[in-house]
Amino acid sequence: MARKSSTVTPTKDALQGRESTETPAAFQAAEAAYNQAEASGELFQILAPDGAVVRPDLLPPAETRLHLYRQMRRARQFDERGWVLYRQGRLGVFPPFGGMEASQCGTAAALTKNDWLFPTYRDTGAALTLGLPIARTLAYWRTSPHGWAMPADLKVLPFYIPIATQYPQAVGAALAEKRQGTQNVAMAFIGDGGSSEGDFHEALNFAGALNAPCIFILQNNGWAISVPTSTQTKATNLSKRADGYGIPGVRVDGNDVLATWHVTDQAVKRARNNEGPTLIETVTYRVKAHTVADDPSRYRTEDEAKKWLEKDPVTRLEQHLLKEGILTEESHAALLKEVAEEFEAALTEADAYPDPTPAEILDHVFAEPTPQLLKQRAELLEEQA
Ligand SMILES: Cc1ncc(C[n+]2csc(CCOP(=O)(O)OP(=O)(O)O)c2C)c(N)n1
Ligand SMILES: [Mg+2]
Repeated sequence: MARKSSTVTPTKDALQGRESTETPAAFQAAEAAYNQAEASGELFQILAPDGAVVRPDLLPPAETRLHLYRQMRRARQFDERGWVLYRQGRLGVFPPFGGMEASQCGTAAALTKNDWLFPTYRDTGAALTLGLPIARTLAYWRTSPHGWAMPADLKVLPFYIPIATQYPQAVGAALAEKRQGTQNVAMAFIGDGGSSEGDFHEALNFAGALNAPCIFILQNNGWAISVPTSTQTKATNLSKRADGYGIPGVRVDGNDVLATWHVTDQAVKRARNNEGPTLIETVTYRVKAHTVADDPSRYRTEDEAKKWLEKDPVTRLEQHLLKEGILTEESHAALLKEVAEEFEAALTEADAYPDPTPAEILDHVFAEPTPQLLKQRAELLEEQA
């Protein structure tokens, strides 16, 4: 997102009464940069924010559009119900991702279950799209061991909290697949903040040099907690960082799921064909707080965040599907009902998981526990008894 730090003049932050170079100018710059990139064609787009088709030649089949819509609705259901459950004390602290569904679901939908997914804490939408069960995901955010072990038929890593560490690891997984002669790929997510870390750059270089079948998704959502992208870097187009590593970089409207799916599908096909890695910058926005425990009104005004609702990825595709007759009012209502029922059934399942025992904190760390872990486990059990 093109936010020039030079245009952000220090302002007195009315909300906090402190000097700030971040708000609200950074907010307006984010909005202006998106609009400018959109107008200039710099952002790859298939659907405009009002649902109009910009690239009719690239519309995927109706079945694919419907699938992407369902995945975004499932993700949004989790996000919205997650807030309520948190307030009820039925879910721990989790990072909401409302407004970023196209960036997560459109990209992950280009994978199969044979591929690897390395999500950050914010990428529940991606993990659910690839098939991580909702009940296990709820368990994860309840800090229950039932959410720590991934199902055997999935190569989805647990949500990474340490920023950027997943990037080099994804390259390793991609290279392992390559050495084994499969056509499987690895996809790793990172935020704009994470892309300021050394691991990001090392991974891109490593992947380019060894032609790893790796897809790097850089979700530029404008903020790293309270730090806007313009404060983290002078770069205004993060996809161009790929040039430095000799790999393709694409900048896509991260709120247009048809666009994110299209570019990722192309990147995945290239990777399977031994044509190497791709960096995809999805330009999007974190409409909600950093986590449910964060108060964004301390660093930005919520009125301005509301402007991003006009670019909402879910209603964008919804308008298109209704207009095209791919969805009718009735079939749409039925889809929403199914999505809600799926979530409630998963919640019932998660509620039925037994409470964790203290010793379980050491489970799932290694396939074969180390002698030290076994000793600690025995001590914990003894203490408990
Ligand atoms: C190595 C490391 N340093 C710092 C943190 C603290 N931290 C948690 S989230 C975050 C911001 C990350 O921003 P971004 O990469 O843009 O992701 P977003 O939260 O916007 O999805 C930071 C600095 C951390 N988790 N790990
Ligand atoms: Mg961010």
